[in-house]
Amino acid sequence: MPRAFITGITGQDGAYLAEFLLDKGYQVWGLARRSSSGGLHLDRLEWLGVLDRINLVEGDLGDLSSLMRIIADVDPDEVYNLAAQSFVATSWQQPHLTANVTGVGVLNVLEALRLLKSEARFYQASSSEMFGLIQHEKQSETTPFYPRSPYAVAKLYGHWITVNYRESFGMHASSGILFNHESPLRGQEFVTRKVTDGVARIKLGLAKELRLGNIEAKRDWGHARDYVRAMWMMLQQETADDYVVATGQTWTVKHMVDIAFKHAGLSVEDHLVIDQALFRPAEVDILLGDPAKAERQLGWTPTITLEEMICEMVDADVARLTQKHR
Ligand code: NDP
Ligand code: GDR
Repeated sequence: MPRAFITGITGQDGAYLAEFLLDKGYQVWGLARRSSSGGLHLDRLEWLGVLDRINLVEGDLGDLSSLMRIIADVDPDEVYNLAAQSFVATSWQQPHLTANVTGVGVLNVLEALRLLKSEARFYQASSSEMFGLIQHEKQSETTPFYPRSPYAVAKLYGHWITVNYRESFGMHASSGILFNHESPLRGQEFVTRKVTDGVARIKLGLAKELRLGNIEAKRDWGHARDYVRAMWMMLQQETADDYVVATGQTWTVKHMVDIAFKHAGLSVEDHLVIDQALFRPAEVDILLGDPAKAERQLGWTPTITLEEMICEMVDADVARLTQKHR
């Protein structure tokens, strides 16, 4: 049985990737960090019904020694580095933490691997946010980067240190430049889930309004289930490389909001409030990915449309809230 180690297993992508790898016959280990309330963040793994089938190991991306202990104990064939402070807006409030975890944390995992298990295959969760102020209309692996937030600057470090370890030490280290991907397991601070949760609350009479910032921003949104498959495909290649993973379509936040309200049978005008406090110090106005290389070399294509995904998310939030308030 191949052995996989996932950092960020308690997050959206980590949970879907764990499910995907278990279905492929992997033994799966995941990094989990202690919190003072005692509980680990296990709700996503429970929601997917995979908690009993994985092994959780305690550690932190900022703690090299814990990563070295885990790599030595687990002896993984594949390592997926998904852990990060991943919310762009928070990165202006906690820039040092974001640099240490989202940036230098990548170096910690790579160092633990280089010193103990350099033949293991490594995946780095890079981001379309690195394109920021876009330099090409459609962003591909050759588009120059222009990060617009402390988060994106940290991700850029993670991307280049991955490339550097591949070139310096011959490690099988790949960087997936993934565009936004969502699901019913998306954190509630991100705009799609904030919208689907907000719409569900209005529908159930639990809220009257939904407050958003810049609804003119455009994103290339896919589904997390499709995107974790691309991560695995990268590590099955003979040679490590970098890949853009995207749908090749871009939509405004406003369009996504319209889908969610329409699905719930509600009027946007009656409930949406634009709040200047939710605008960002520097915005990424538009992202549009070119997934041609992933399609050609990996044979990857997305299967779930934005509309299907947003409707699935609204339905899941209505069901969750109905159960909670029963
Ligand atoms: P989430 O925010 O849902 O999950 C982040 C994970 O990182 C959680 O498991 C969290 O643990 C963990 N984590 C945070 N800080 C630490 C730390 N110091 N030590 C150990 N673990 C830590 O992110 P997603 O699943 O959405 O994204 C996965 C990765 O992909 C991230 O690196 C993100 O930046 C990147 N990415 C995401 C995209 C998207 O659209 N979703 C697009 C492009 C890149 P805990 O549960 O304890 O908080
Ligand atoms: P993003 O995702 O910053 O692209 O990063 P997010 O969903 O937070 O924002 C998308 C766009 O929506 C606009 N927006 C709002 N965003 C939030 N969160 N809340 C609001 O109320 C709101 N109103 C408008 C934002 O300004 C932005 O333009 C995500 C994360 O998953 C990163 O980790 C990942 O790297 C990138 O996607 C690719």
